[in-house]
Amino acid sequence: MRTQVAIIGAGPAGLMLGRLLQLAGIEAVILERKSGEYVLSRIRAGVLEQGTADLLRKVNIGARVEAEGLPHDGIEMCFDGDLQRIDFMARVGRRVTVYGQTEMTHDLMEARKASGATTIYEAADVALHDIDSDRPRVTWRKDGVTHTLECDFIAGCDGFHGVSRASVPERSLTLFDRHYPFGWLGILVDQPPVSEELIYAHHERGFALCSMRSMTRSRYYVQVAEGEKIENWSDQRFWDELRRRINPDAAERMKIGPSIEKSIAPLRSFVAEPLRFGSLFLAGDAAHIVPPTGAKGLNLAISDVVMLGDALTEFYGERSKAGLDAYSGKALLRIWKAERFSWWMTSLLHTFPETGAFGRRIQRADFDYLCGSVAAQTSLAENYTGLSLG
Ligand code: FAS
Ligand code: PHB
Repeated sequence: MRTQVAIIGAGPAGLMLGRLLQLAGIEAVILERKSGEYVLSRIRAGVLEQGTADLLRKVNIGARVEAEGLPHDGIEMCFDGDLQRIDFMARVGRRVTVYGQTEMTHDLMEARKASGATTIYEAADVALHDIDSDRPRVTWRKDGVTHTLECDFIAGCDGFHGVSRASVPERSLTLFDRHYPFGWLGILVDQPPVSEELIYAHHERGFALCSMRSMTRSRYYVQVAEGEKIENWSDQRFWDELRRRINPDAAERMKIGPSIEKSIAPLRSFVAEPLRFGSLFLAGDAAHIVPPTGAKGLNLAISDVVMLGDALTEFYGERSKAGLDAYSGKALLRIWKAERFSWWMTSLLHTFPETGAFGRRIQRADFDYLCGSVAAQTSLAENYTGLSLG
């Protein structure tokens, strides 16, 4: 089998890259370890930057996000019960769209299926070969047969635990890692959201987030200690803890109900440099991880593949390698700005017992500065709605 670009992973990064290449007339095959149903079963991100929502429309799969996405012009920041709205439209003239990653992945999958492009699901033991040459290959096993795909380039879009970054010799990579001593316990519930906009809350008992998937389905999170077990958290314990941490009137009006999904995600900041090794390019969670506090993970994966898609389009269109040579440096510039913002939001909103009373005063001062400064609110709005790609 031969193609121009082999894409490893059918998450948002791999599927969006496939779409971008297809619209540019470039052939790509996607290899995915899991089934399509499994990929869609993962409950993850919920907020699209303005650029991501615009891109869905640009690549002609914006119908559902238009019809079902919820445009949000701001968020509420809450600190020990005090509220401060950040007005994105007033500060930067941009908004975000609340639209589940699952829905976006579904739209991308459907478009790819309709186009007849090749996606191989349940591809076991995917392995990358000769990635430091201009004739790389990918092998995998399926139905007891080992298959080979020859290609010009490989896009590693296979997430943090994928095979792509692991295929790069350790001496060729520099890894940057920040560990947080807590995780997020999240639930999905078929009840109306407690507020029209998201509420990010800091409380001495820990962080909480009130989000949503639609006007009838809500997504809530509380900070939990590292290593916490999901079986220690009944729904009732979750609701009681969540309502302690947010502003009283929201706690009062919150509609609770049985969780339809409940999971704990660890938090970390991680970047691998560089993002290119020979004919292999890393994008999305394969290259970086951000704590979800800034709603950047999914959006960063998309901005990576927009840059990589442009570089590949330039190569096949003009036989120029300039974009490919510049990809890693250009993507890392935006990645580190998103890492910074996600780290800052996490540092402001979570409890860090090891920083003591002084640390909590600094967090309160950070919040008070935000409340009193248009410049600080503009900075948050600019980062949250998405920095430019240039
Ligand atoms: P993905 O991990 O989504 O996709 C990688 C794909 O590659 C997967 O389908 C995987 O099965 C496949 N794969 C892996 N190894 C392979 C192999 N060897 N061969 C073939 N295929 C392979 N971001 C937010 O913005 N907000 C959130 O609230 C949020 N919550 C999250 C919760 C959890 C539990 C996790 C893990 C992440 C969360 N994220 C969140 C981040 C998340 O949305 C990612 O940023 C986003 O999925 C990145 O997309 P991809 O880079 O495509 O990686
Ligand atoms: C979500 O709705 O899942 C969500 C929203 C905003 C975040 C993280 C998660 O920062």
